[in-house]
Amino acid sequence: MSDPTRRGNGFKSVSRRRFIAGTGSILGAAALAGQVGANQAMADPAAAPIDNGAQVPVLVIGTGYGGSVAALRLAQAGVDVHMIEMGMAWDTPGADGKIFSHTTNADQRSYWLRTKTKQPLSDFLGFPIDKAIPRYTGILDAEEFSGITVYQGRGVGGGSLVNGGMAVTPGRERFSAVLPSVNVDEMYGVYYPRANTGLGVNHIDPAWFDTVPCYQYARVGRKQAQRSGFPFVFVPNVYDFEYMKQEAVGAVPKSAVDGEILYGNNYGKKSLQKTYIAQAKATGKVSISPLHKVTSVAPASGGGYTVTIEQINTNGDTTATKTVTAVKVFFAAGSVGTSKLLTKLKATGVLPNLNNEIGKGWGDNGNVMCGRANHLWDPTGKVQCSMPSAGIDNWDAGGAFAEVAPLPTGIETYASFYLSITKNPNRAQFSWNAATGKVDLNWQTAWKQPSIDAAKTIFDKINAKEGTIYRTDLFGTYKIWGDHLTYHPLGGAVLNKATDNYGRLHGYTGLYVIDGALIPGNTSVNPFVTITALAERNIEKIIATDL
Ligand code: FAE
Repeated sequence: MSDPTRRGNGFKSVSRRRFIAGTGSILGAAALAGQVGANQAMADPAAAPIDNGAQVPVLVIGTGYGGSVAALRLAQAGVDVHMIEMGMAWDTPGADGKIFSHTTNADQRSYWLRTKTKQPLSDFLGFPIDKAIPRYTGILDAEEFSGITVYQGRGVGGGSLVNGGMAVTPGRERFSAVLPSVNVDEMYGVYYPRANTGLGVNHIDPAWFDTVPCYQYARVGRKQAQRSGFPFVFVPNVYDFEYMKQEAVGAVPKSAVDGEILYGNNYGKKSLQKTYIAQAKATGKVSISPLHKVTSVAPASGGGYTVTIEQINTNGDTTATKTVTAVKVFFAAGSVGTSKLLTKLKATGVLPNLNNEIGKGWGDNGNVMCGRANHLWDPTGKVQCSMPSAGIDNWDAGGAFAEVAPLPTGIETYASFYLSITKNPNRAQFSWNAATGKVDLNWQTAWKQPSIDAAKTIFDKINAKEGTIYRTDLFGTYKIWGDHLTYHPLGGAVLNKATDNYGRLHGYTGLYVIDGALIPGNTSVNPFVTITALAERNIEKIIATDL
């Protein structure tokens, strides 16, 4: 019987060799990125699901930024690593020949175990736009808590599969407010540069930006921001801008220029699969189990930890339960995944010595969305590049950094759309709910008010200057603010509180947190570069002292 964990999206049985032969463009993008050669991609010795009863030196829970950094650096230090990932491998095309579903034509590949899409922009012109889809282990999870929906990537590569690729290093002067116990000189001298290199961060050519039709929406955003006196900044990205240039002239298959975002980019984006994970696999010391979900980590009688793992099928049903022993375990399941696991394990007495900081300090990075209605003489363009490349920086004056985001609908909307990252002091806590057997998060929608206030310092002024108004048709009927969601969950196992200053969990030798759960709720900009840089810093110390 074939092994379901080796399947991609299950649409079509295409051998890996045939897939590679038929999609040179994908490998072309990887080669352009200069990260991994075709031979390494073809070998893929890492695609071996873990066996029941296996004993491993290091087990990493999750394959996002933190997990990928840990796996690569440990492997380079000579340690065998096994990564457990609840989502799919995303390495096999579907019936349409593409690995990922298109943004405007979401199919079963789009959402994690839902029968209806849950789009961040739920409405257009006042009409709901969500639609029925088959239940499937799709790529984007819209995880609902009582006061907030948290969007997360599911699959090998975690959030890097679905995100906008904006690779922002926070201003050095802001860093101490983000992570007060971390040495600023070390971060900016060593670990941010290392993270940027590892991620393949690159910069847009400003001259090209100035002329290309697909960034008209961003140029309108710049013109209006500058007319109101706001600093407008270009933002680096992990999307290959050279590939994007070729897309724009029709020389290569289109992804960003075709509006692909949220459900994966078929070409051009240097997700972790093409950077850290590709390098980790190339060491021959890292293996990965997709469609495997960790449910428990308990001290083992002979030392180390017993990890319970549920293997699932693409319907989300458990097909096997495996028990594995690991000497060391890295929690890298993302802020929500790591926090949920640790909160449950402490509350149910499996890891009772974890301290009382577990589950605390969770924030939404102050995310809030809004749209503005432009005049008819200010079109934002029918074709919009899905990778944001610029932002309005009003952090110091108003507590908001607004990315000028695309609205890639394929039609002219005359709308400017923004995702603001704001200074929101509210922090929530995860707690175990014995009655439901689930972990709750006590965030309240009303706690977004400081974020709305901060965003208004930018957009009220722009609207007044331009004589324009907010769009009220994107998040419901007559609703201006997208205040029900976040793309940037952070915290829940905060550095130097739930863990020591390098991510070692208090109470248990050999248990580590190495993902966004370490960051106390806000980074002042988009978070994945900071998550990566902090992971680089912590793993270096752990390799030097704990192995
Ligand atoms: P993450 O990347 O979420 O990886 C965690 C992994 O663990 C996932 O693959 C999970 O499926 C897996 N997992 C969870 N629980 C388990 C379990 N029990 N067993 C096994 N596996 C498990 O964590 N950030 C930016 O900096 N720039 C952007 O432009 C940007 N755009 C975004 C757009 C969207 C739509 C979204 C959703 C996010 C965006 N982000 C962006 C946020 C960014 O992707 C996120 O901060 C990082 O991915 C978090 O990295 P972690 O390593 O913490």
